[in-house]
Amino acid sequence: AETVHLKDYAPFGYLIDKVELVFRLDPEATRVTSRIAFRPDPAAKSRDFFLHGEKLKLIGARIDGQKAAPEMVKGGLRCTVPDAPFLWEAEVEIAPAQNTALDGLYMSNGMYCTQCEAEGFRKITYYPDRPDVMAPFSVRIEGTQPVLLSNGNPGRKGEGFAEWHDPWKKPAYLFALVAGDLVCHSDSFTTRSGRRVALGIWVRAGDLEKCGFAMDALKRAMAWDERVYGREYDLDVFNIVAVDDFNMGAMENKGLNIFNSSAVLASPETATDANYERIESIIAHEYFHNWTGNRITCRDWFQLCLKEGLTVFRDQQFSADERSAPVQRINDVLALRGRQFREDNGPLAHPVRPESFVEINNFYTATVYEKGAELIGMLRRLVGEDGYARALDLYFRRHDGQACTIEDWLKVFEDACDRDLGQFKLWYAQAGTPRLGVEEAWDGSTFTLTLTQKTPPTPGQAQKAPLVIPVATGLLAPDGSELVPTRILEMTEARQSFRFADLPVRPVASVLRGFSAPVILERRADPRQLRLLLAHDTDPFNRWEAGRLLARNSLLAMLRDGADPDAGYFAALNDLAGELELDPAFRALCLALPGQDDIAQALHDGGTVPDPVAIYRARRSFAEAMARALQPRLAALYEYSRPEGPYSPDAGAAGRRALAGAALGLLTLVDGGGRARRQYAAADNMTEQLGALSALVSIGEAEEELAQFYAQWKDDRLVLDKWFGLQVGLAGPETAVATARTLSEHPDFSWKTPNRFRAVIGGFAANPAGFHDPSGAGYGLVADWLIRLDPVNPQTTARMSTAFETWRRYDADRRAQMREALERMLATKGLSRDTTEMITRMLG
Ligand code: B3K
Ligand code: ZN
Repeated sequence: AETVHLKDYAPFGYLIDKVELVFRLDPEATRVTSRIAFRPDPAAKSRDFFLHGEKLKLIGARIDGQKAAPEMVKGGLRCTVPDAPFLWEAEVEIAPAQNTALDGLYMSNGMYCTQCEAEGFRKITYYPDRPDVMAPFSVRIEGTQPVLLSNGNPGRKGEGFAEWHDPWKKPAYLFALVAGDLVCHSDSFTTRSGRRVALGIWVRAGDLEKCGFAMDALKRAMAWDERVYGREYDLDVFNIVAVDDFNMGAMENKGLNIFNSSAVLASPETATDANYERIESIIAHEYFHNWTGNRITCRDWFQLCLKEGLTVFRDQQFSADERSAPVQRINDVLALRGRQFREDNGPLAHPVRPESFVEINNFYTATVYEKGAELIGMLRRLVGEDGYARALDLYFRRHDGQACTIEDWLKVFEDACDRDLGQFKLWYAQAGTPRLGVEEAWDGSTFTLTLTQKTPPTPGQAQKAPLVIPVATGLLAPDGSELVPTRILEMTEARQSFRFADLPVRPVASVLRGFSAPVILERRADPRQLRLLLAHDTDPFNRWEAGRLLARNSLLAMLRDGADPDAGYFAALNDLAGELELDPAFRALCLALPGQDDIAQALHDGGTVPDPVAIYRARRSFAEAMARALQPRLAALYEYSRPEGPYSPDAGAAGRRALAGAALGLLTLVDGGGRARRQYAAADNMTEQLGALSALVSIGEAEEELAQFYAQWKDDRLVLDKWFGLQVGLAGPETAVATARTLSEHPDFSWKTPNRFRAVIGGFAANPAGFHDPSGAGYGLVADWLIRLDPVNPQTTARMSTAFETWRRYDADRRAQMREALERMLATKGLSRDTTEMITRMLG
């Protein structure tokens, strides 16, 4: 397979004035005719008329009405064309019912739908399928389905057809079409300039009652984008369609977002608080793309972070405003560390703006998305809120309607804030997580912090240069009062000292407040200082972080030296958990333990080979000790935190349930499961039903409840995913492999549906104690399933193959077994380009 390089970018030689498409739908033989008005681009050098096309049957092509004789080449066609404006017409045939890869036009439960990002449009018709080619589209759909949708505003409609016109020029990856027997949850939104927008969420008949929350989230997102970014919606309609078979969360097609049904549908009985939160954030994310992605798009796929990093940053800001900002920040950092740090410190590490790829779908990664968002956060911290607002206004003014690069993005900051971002740009080019070292000195009145930075080598990048790192820092007095409020230490060199003069006492430093940069802080932590920060830090992130460090250090000491759990930490946590004026959601986060994979990474970073089974056991005995040490407190929290009255998914009620749920999870480890069993029986909402069930599964006492749950929910595919996921995800080392095997033979394991596959196989691969079973059976099971799924759905296979990305961390036996599993997959005849690229890089 060929590698594409950023440095080889060249513009297409032609501009498109308009695109007209006609679809005559048929599961096995859909006909697509295209009429495309091309004209040579005076600004471009190339006159190579190459159109992408894959898996298309060309029926015929004409240029200006004359039969054309294109040359069929790999990945598309070439044709001789006039050196003047001309009309290209083509007719192709495709078979959506055969499209199991869910890329291009495909079918899900009898409904037609599309996914074109990144390169799916070329499976629909011949086209310059690249984001820098933008055009207005008109679409006519002919089909017997009652609902026929495409991008833009509705046009004529009649028996068996519908027409749509999108006035905004767009790249082909934003094209969408839906046809099916759908019902609509409708509403409307009036923009601040008075445009009335018809909103619709289209679902299968049985799901109509589960659209209200998504609709509410959409309207809040629309209002927020007007208020905070001055961005108004720009069409007469905004439609969202839910589909069951989808490779990811959702897609921002212009005016017609297509969503995984798991990211739209919710009711109190079927969705957890976490589900509601995810729906709100994905709805907002896709909506925000209308400006950051659609109106201003990417010049090429190397610039993916231009739209994704920025849009993630915006959806995080939205959630922080709608809910609790500190809780949002902690959750964002947990996700970043769990997925992006893992990626950045392994064989798949790549820059936020990669320089080459084989399959672009493999680069929709935590690095591009979540680290990409962190870079925006750092920029904002460096130029300040006002500078950020000025830069964004300039970005929208200067680049509306264009396909842009990271250079364009940084230039608006340079121009709006009068600042050189040459060094900052390194963040986009340099992979790997910087390690930030901290040394302290005290001379009786001046406190000196000396910071060092070092980024370890990553594949293809042995040498790293120093980055600009904003290190938000404050100082506390030994009594816990704040001596020096937060200031940004701007680090630009490998080693740098910052002085705080005229202090009355030696302070305790609170470094990297709010997690002001995506780095690993390497600081020898004195437990007394950490306990002080846990009790008093004015920065909620660092308050939580202090507790997390105490827990992690105690776990590491248990694993390395057989130490006992840290009783001092439990005492401090007990106090914090009882601070009634503290947000319950925040306290719930403080009661959570570091994950098994975090501990493995921390051991590995410190030069110890992690043993996943030992980690599972240490973590369990730590949790039991914690439950015993905090028992009265936890019992009270469990008793009094739960919100009264009917279920509401708002942040306040969800936070109270989270705190009660955290208490229940711990108490169940030491109370025999009585509380959980009672909660399970009484629960009237999924958060509490699933929380109780999880607690019981964790102690291996859930047989009856699991059977009851299955009987209750076997016809609800989204809830059944939870039933599968929970069992494979929570099983202990003795039973995990067998559980996964049994469930993968269950009649409801419809493995071609990505959600179900992710629940079972993905859920198991994310259970370290099962996946890393010393026998190697866990690796074998996952590899077997990936080999089976690959020819059906390469994107989902390639993504899930990252279960193996940490293989070099482990002992010789496990390493050999994982390498063997990877090599076995790689040796599979006909393995997709997607999975081949991922495994090759992992073995690298
Ligand atoms: N832009 C899409 C992701 C497309 C993934 C293609 N493999 C969803 C999002 O980020 O909003
Ligand atoms: Zn996105």
